[in-house]
Order: sequence, then C-alpha cells, then structure tokens
Amino acid sequence: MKKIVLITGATSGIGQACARKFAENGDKLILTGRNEEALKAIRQELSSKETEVLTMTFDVRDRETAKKCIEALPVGWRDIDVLVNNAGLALGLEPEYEGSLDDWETMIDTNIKGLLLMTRLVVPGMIVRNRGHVINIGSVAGDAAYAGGNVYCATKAAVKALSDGLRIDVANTSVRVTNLKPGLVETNFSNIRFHGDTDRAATVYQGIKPLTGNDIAEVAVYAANAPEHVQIAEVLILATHQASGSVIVRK
Ligand code: NDP
Ligand code: 8X3
Repeated sequence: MKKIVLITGATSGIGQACARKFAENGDKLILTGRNEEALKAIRQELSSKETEVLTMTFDVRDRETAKKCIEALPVGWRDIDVLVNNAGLALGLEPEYEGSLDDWETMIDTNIKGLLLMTRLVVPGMIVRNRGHVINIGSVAGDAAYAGGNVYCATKAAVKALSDGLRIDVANTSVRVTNLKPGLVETNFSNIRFHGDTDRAATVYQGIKPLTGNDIAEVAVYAANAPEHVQIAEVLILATHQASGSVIVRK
C-alpha cells in the first residue's frame, strides 16, 4: 500500500537518499528542510505520475512554523504513515572543556528538541489511526562516546532513549519505532562538523570505504515495509572496516 512518508532534512545526505528510496518504493512524500531551493530541486527530480511530492520549508528548531506546516497539510496528506526524523548535525570535535557553547546548543536543539517536536506533532495522529512508524536516525555515536564526540554523542544517546521511551509508550498500539544507527556515512556531515573545512572533512573518509546515504535508506525502507507484526526496533549499520565509533581500520 502507498504510504505517506514525512522526512526531515531531506535536502542532503541520508534524508535525500531516503526520499529517493521511498519514491522508488512508490510512496507519497512530504519532504521538509530549511533550504527551499534544494527542496524544490528534489521535488522536481522525484515527482512523477507515480510519485507525488509535497515540500515544506521549516527549521526543526522553529516550533511555531513546524506546527503551522503540519496543521496546514492539505487533505490527502494528513495521515502520515512514516515519520523519518533525520534532520541533525554534529558541530566541532573539541574536548568537552573547550567546545563552543553555541555549537552545543545548536546540536541539542536540532538533534534532540527538533526530533521531539516532530514526534509530538505527528505521532498523535498515528495513535488515533492505530497505524504508523517513526524512524529516528540515531548513530553509533549514541552507543559510546568517542574522542571529541562528547555533546554530539550525548544527543544520539538521547535519540536512543527517546526511541526506546516512545516504543514503550506506543506498545499498546500498532505504531512502530525504529532507531537506525549508522556509522561512517559520506555526506555533507563532516563539512558541517568542521564548519566548511572540506580538506579536514575529507580525511574522515580516507583509507576506508564509508557507507552511503543509500545504504541507510535501504534499511529505512526495509523497516517501513516489514510485515505489520514485525518491529525493527534498532539497527546498527557500520562500514565493514569500522567496529565502533572509535575503532576504524584505515588502509
Ligand atoms: P547532511 O549534512 O548531509 O544532512 C543533514 C540534513 O539535516 C540536511 O538536509 C540539513 O539541512 C538538515 N538539517 C540540519 N539542521 C536542521 C534544522 N535545524 N532544521 C531542518 N533541517 C536541518 O548529513 P547526514 O545526511 O549525514 O545527516 C543526517 C542525519 O544522520 C543526522 O541526524 C546525523 O546526525 C545522522 N548521522 C550521520 C552519520 C554520518 O556519518 N554522516 C552517521 C550517523 C548518523 P541544511 O542543508 O539546511 O543544513
Ligand atoms: C555520525 C557518525 O561516528 O561520526 O553519527 O559520530 S560518527
């Protein structure tokens, strides 16, 4: 059955790959992000007779705008089946005693509070319909801290706790909750982390074949299409030569 899939941060990386994979799967897409031009481009790329795409421009930290957008969804788009809470970022890799308070606030506001806001806006409808699926993009970083990861790792540990908490809260319904935990995925992630230092960002993926956004999107689509009695609760997806957030074998 065609599903209505809402993806946050659909303008780049894992979110954009999820948009492409769910489109291939024939679903109806609500793509959200901050960059209106990038949203328009992906809507044009994916819209077809088979695939309907709606875009909404908002920052997941902006409570009022996000609420207005969800409340203003047109008829035929309101019964969201899958929420992919993907929007997120890492900023900096400094020791915890030296990091930037502004960077910390941005990560906490986006990765934790933004994800919570979207959950709070979308899940009540799922409960009423007794149908739905929340796919949170967590990280291997949430399993254990790595050097300089401190606050980013804490935000992804929070995604794990929030996924587990929501799964408990909806266990008496047919709503499912998945925490997808990627390792090294080559996207714009490291450029953002290093504030546009592309040379430094490139070193993150040197000597190892990293995952792609597509690798993660395939798992998301699999989880969303598993039989109704199957809940893919958590998946850790690593590059073959990565064993944890801090063990990466480069050749
Ligand atoms: P990208 O930087 O390529 O994509 C991040 C996306 O999130 C962009 O579309 C970005 O939009 C959006 N975004 C960031 N902040 C906000 C905001 N405040 N409101 C709305 N959208 C926002 O990185 P990835 O695709 O790699 O990251 C996606 C998710 O995957 C993140 O949650 C990240 O933590 C997680 N992850 C990434 C891994 C990796 O190695 N790459 C591994 C594990 C998890 P904009 O362009 O406007 O900034
Ligand atoms: C992103 C993966 O290992 O850089 O969550 O933290 S890592």
